[in-house]
Amino acid sequence: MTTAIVTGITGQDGAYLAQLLLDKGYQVYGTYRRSSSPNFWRIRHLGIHDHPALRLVEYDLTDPGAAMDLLQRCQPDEVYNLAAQSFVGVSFQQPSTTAQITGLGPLHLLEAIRLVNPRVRFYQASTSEMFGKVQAIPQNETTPFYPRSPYGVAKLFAHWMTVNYRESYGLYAASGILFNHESPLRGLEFVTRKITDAAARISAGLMTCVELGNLDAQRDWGYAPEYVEGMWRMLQAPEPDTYVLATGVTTSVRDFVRMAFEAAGITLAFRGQGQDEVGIDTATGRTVVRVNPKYYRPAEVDLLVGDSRRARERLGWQAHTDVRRLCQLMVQADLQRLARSGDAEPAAHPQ
Ligand code: NDP
Ligand code: GDR
Repeated sequence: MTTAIVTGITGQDGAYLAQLLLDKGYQVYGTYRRSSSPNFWRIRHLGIHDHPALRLVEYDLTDPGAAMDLLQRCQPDEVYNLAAQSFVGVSFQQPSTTAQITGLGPLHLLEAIRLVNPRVRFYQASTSEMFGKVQAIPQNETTPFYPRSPYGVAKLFAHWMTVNYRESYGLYAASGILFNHESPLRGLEFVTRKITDAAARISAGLMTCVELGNLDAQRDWGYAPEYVEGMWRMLQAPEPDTYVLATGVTTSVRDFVRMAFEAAGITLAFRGQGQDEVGIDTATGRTVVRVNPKYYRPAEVDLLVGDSRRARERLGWQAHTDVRRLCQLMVQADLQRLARSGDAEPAAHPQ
């Protein structure tokens, strides 16, 4: 039986990846960090929380000794490092914490692998945010990096450490540069889920208006379960490498809003510009979308669109769910959740 550690099992990708590995017959050690209120709603939602081959292990990425202990206790064949302070907006308010968790955390794991068992295969969750102020369109594995947030800078450090440990010590260390991927399990503070949740609530009469930041930002949005399959494929390749996973299509936040409201039965018209732009329900004339500059970031990533040809050619991976379908399935899930009583998902962060 292959054994894998998945750090960050309480997050979107950790939950989907654990499900995928369990389905493949792995023994999975899923790590979570101590908190006053347990955060297992995603693995419960997927029905894997009590799977006999899943063990939940307490682990904080910032503790170097804990990384050694984790490796020694679990004796893994593969380590998927998905844990991170992953919210770009918060990284501007908590740059040092973000650097400790998202930048240094992966280094502790690489060191632990080097010292405990250099045969362990390691996956680092790198990100299109490393491209930041983009130097080429579309972005692939050879595009120069130019991060635009403390999060992007921290991830870039971890990415280069992963490459460096591969080259210096011969570790099997792969880096997946993943573009945005979303799902009904996406945290409510991220823009897609904030929008689909709001569209569902507004159509159900539970909310009147949603406030957003920069509507012009363009992202390459894919479907998370397909992306965790790509992570697994990266660790099955004969040699470790760096791979971009993306759909190759970019969409503005404004168009995502339009599609989400359409999926909830509301046709929107946008009026005005910049901070004064609003989205109006054409059937009622009510304003249901407003811009609030408090959601603007000090530096923005304007346009991301990925070229995942290397992953397609070498791993046989490609994205299948387009952004419209993604949007529809997220809105449907939010509508269904609202219709059910006793939903266990915690409330959104204020961002
Ligand atoms: P989430 O924010 O949903 O999950 C992050 C996970 O990291 C959570 O389980 C969280 O635990 C855990 N975590 C945070 N801080 C620590 C810490 N100090 N010690 C241990 N665990 C910690 O992220 P996603 O699932 O969306 O993303 C997975 C990874 O992929 C992240 O590294 C992210 O940066 C990266 N990524 C994501 C993309 C996306 O579009 N989703 C795209 C590219 C990269 P808790 O639940 O307690 O907060
Ligand atoms: P991102 O995702 O920063 O791309 O990082 P997010 O959904 O937070 O923002 C996407 C874009 O939407 C704009 N935006 C808003 N964003 C949020 N969160 N809330 C708003 O109200 C809002 N209004 C407009 C943002 O300015 C931005 O341009 C995600 C995370 O999962 C990272 O961990 C991951 O590395 C990258 O995707 C790839």
